[in-house]
Amino acid sequence: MGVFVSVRRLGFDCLNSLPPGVGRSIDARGLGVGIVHLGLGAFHRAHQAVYTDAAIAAAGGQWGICGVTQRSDAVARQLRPQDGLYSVVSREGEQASVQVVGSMREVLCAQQAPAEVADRIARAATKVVTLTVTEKGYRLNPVDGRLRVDDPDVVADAAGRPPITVVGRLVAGLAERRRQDGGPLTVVCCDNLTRNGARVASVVADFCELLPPGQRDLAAWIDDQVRFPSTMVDRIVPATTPADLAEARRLLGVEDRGTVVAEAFSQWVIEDDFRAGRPAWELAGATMTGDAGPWETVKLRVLNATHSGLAYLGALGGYQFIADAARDERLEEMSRRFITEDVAPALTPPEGCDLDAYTGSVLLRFSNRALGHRCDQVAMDGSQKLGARLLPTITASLSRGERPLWATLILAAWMQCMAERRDDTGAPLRIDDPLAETIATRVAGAAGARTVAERLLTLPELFPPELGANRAVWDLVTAHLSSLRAYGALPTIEGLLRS
Ligand code: CS2
Repeated sequence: MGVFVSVRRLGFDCLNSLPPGVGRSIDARGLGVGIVHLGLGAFHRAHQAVYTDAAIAAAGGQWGICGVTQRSDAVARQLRPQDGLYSVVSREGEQASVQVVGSMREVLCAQQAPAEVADRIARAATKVVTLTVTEKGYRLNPVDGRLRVDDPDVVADAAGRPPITVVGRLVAGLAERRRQDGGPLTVVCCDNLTRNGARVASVVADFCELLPPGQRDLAAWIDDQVRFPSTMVDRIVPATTPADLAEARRLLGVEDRGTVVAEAFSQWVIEDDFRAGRPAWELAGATMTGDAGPWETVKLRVLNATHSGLAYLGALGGYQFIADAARDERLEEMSRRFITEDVAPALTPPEGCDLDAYTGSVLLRFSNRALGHRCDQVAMDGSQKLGARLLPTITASLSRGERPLWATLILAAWMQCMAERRDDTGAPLRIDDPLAETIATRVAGAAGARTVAERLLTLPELFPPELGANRAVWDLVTAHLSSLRAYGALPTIEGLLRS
């Protein structure tokens, strides 16, 4: 006969009985909402929500967050019965610490309540909108970085249905804000895009041009009332697993269905250009700056690009986890060579950033086994990520008259993963990507490495025509692909390291 043990759920009523080691900074009862966040995934909960929690603890203010999920209401079901509370478990080696975050004051599901989302963005009490919707959420044309104005969902949203795209939801909220006279606002993009603030501003402007003629003057209001500072966000946050939930329960003594796990490291660089005030994030460890661009560039090209390299080459080589790939000395050496030979010559690190030290710390962070970060998680959506992470390095190297050996190896490994969908032992690889079908159709029936390279380098959704047509790139990618197919990822790296 089974015995049912009912475990209490995290919530305001059990805050005083949490074990002494559990960190907790604010009493969020009665905290007003000042921020609307679009894209309530694990990353936001382990990053901006934590900074906001600490900023409120340090300096007060009605900066509670209304978190908005795009489609699924799973996070709403996790957090609403817990008074919006959840825990962040930080892991470093054998050490795990846990804190309860109180800044999430309301959770909405945009698909179910589009008018409420617009209303929250419109309310005068809302001063900041933040976004983490991943690269693909912006429906960008990867070649020119503008909104894909022929995307059927974008077109339908602009024509006035309850929006389902992120830009549609954001602009519906801004239109409502103008109608309600909610006043100025700041929109803060927290996704891994180059110049992410300017990027979102241009996506919003492109969307406004698609609106029915009578509504297009919204663009002028936005120009006048809304700021779009750029940011660099950094914290490794894997997807939460059932084992993580069990650990949270052990650490907290109550059940938390919304827990997120992260590394201890966290960084946030924000351009200090806010129209209507902001939390005192600098008191929570964020760096406020006049220009986040150089930080973002270094992070994308060093950290994120190397992460992708470990994900594709590691997955092909049979590694399930990033930490194990990062500890393979061939992959580690490849990562260092990629950064020093291909990436670094084109970088001007921001003041105070020592590239060697940065590289060392990034590789150390990747080797954190306690995180359980899977290669296929980092490998997903490569068609949306590589444009910002890898292609600028390739272009810059070519224009210096060099051969971007390692950067093209990473590109070829992505192609091999997407074309074969199997690792080097023949085991299936499951890598989600919005272009997965397009890629499969394109490479169907392609026999040799050169044909695969040719068909994928001319993929207009990813490669600028001049890069796709570059002879040196074709030759390098073809040579890498042939080797990956003939010998596998790790022997290919060994061969290149020796040559
Ligand atoms: C990763 C990032 O999944 C990925 O593509 O490279 O999510 C990475 O973990 C974060 O940007 C770290 O800040």
